[in-house]
This record gives sequence, C-alpha cells and structure tokens, in this order.
Amino acid sequence: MKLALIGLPKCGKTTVFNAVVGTHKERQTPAHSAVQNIAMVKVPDERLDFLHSLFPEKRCTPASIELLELVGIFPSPWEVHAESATALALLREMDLIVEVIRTFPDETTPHPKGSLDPVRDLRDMEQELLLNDLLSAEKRIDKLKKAITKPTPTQQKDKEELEVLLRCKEALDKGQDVSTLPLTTTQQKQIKGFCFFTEKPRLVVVNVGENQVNREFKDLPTKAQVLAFCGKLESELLGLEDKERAEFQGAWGISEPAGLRLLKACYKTLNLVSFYTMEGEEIRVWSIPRGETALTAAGKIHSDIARGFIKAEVMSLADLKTLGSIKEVKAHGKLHVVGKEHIVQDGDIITFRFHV
Ligand SMILES: Nc1nc2c(ncn2[C@@H]2O[C@H](COP(=O)(O)OP(=O)(O)OP(=O)(O)O)[C@@H](O)[C@H]2O)c(=O)[nH]1
Ligand SMILES: [Mg+2]
Repeated sequence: MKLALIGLPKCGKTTVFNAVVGTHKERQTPAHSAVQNIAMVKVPDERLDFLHSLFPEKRCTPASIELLELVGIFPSPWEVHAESATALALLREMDLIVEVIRTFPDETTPHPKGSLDPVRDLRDMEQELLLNDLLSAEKRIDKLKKAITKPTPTQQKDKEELEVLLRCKEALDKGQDVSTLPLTTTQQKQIKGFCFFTEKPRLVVVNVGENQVNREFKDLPTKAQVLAFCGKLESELLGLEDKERAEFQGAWGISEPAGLRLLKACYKTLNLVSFYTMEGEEIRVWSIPRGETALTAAGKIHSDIARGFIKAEVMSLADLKTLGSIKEVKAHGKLHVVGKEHIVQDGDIITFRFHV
C-alpha cells in the first residue's frame, strides 16, 4: 500500500512525516527529487502481537505501508517546482492521498499565502487535483474524437471510452469528483489507466499549533476523514522513552499517537479488513477490501492457493483471545470449515487447504 503526503510549501509535511515514521531505520533514500522523504512504515498491530505471544517461536511479519512526502505539486505564483510533473506522476500511483493543511502559526516560516485559512487551502488543493484530472480527460477526449472518425479496428472501443470520458469531464466541469459517478465495472476498467486523483481515497491532516491540540475541524469542505494533530509535538513524542511518553501524552490530552491514528484512518478510508495466517514458521497479517471472499484472500497470499482452493479453516481472533488456545477454540466448536464464498471478517485467522 502506498500513501503520499501532499500540501502547500511549508505546511508541515516533513513534520507530519516524522510524526508517523519517527527516526526509525525504515527511511529510504528517495530516487526522485520530487520525493522529499520516503519510508516503509510497519503498521502496529495489537492482534499480531497477541498471536506472537501465543507462538513466540514463530516469525512475525507485520503489515507495512510505503509513505512518501512529495514536493511542490501545487504550482502557484510564488513557487513553481520543476519537479511538479514528476510529483504528479508519482501521485497517480498512490492508493491514498493525504492532504496536509496548516493552522499552526510560525513567524519564522510564514504561510506562503500570508494567512492561515484551512478552508481555502483545502479548496485550492482539491481544485488543483480536479483540474489535473480535467486536463488528462480532455487530452484523451481530443485524441479519441479524431480517432473515431476513421474505420479502425479499435473504433467501437474508442467510442465507448470517449463516452465514459465525456461523463467524467462533465462531472469535473461541475467540480465533482470522478469517484461520485455511478460507473459500470467495464467503464471503471476503461478509465483505470488514467488513475484520476479525484477517484482516489483521500484523508485530510490538519497540522495544528501547540495551542490547538484537541481542536476538531468539522467544517472543512471535504467528505474525507479529517485528522487534526500537532505534527511538531507528535514527532517530539516519538523521541521519548515509554514512561516519559505516556506522561507527555497525558499532559497534552493526546489519547493515541498521531502515526497510529493516521494508519488506522487509512485502513478505514480504504475499507480494508485484516486477516491472519499462522502456517509454518510465520505469523502474518494481510489486508483485502471489506466484503471480499476467502478465495480473494487466498489469491492475496499466492495465486496457487486460490487456484487449488479446497476449503479454509477459520477462527476469529476474538474467540482465540477469549478462549486462550486453539485447542479450546476447537473444543467450543468455534473453528469453522468454510468454502470459497466465505466473506472474510476483520480478525479472521485462516488456514487454507489447497491442492495444485
Ligand atoms: N509551531 C509549529 N511549527 C511547526 C509545526 N509543524 C511544522 N512546523 C514548522 O514549520 C516549518 C515547516 O515545516 P516542514 O515540516 O518542513 O514543512 P514542509 O511542508 O515539509 O515544508 P517544505 O517541504 O519545505 O514545503 C518548520 O520550521 C517546522 O518546524 C507545528 O505543528 N507547530
Ligand atoms: Mg518538507
């Protein structure tokens, strides 16, 4: 899973990045100048820790997320980055976009627009994403309009693609996201290659000042989940020892570290469920979209497991926790044998039986 932090210059993207990643060794050296920071973040998972406590001899593999901080996506009169085009191309590859906006005052680093206005900044950012989608759609529409006048082997396909792109353009012209369009699966496939920004799940992070730590932002013009935290405080928090950190959190009224809140919000926004496997020497967590079947889960691990799927044995992590051991789970009839159609629940522990 890949996420990118985007925002206006000096809105605190690096500070938010540090608050999520800490100073850990997961940091990597960016391959592009359009990427300011990049890291693989291990997702903290209490359920995985619990399974590991039952089977300490097994290797434990947590989920990880690739987090990027992109530079200069938003061309504006005061700052145009040469890397904008690369940053936009990279942003198209992301599973989720995190929009960072700033409300912290800082006289030494003034807001590039001269004042603090989160509603304006979010609107501008959304507008920029939307305009970029409109440009991509229009470019292709022009090409297709010419192409369909000639009797080519792809004429029919081109006509259908043009039809769906015209609908996207119509929505974008009205300021609506592509994600709001009711499209058939075929139509979704037809526009998949464009990786429209307004089709991607988004999260908003308000980087607040030290005097606004528990402020909520309910009036922002977005349907996305909004998280507010003070990036600067949160990154300082990560540098502390456990005891000190707990005191610090308590004193500031921070219930959960920002990094963890952000990761949880990502899972929620992407509508993912986690399931666990404990085969062989390894305990591992996997994610698939909510509502998917055991067959999809099998395919997530290996195409062979999906191809040769016979059945799956499923228990819930909650039952294992309550009953204390797999033996007790079995004794209470809580280990279920299911077929391909089983809808995977968050916290399922699955053993796949397959034959290839
Ligand atoms: N007081 C305060 N200052 C902050 C906060 N977050 C960031 N800053 C300061 O604002 C300045 C810019 O923060 P960065 O995190 O570098 O912002 P950025 O968006 O990564 O900046 P660029 O990548 O250069 O565009 C730094 O001097 C930070 O110390 C905050 O929550 N409170
Ligand atoms: Mg930065």
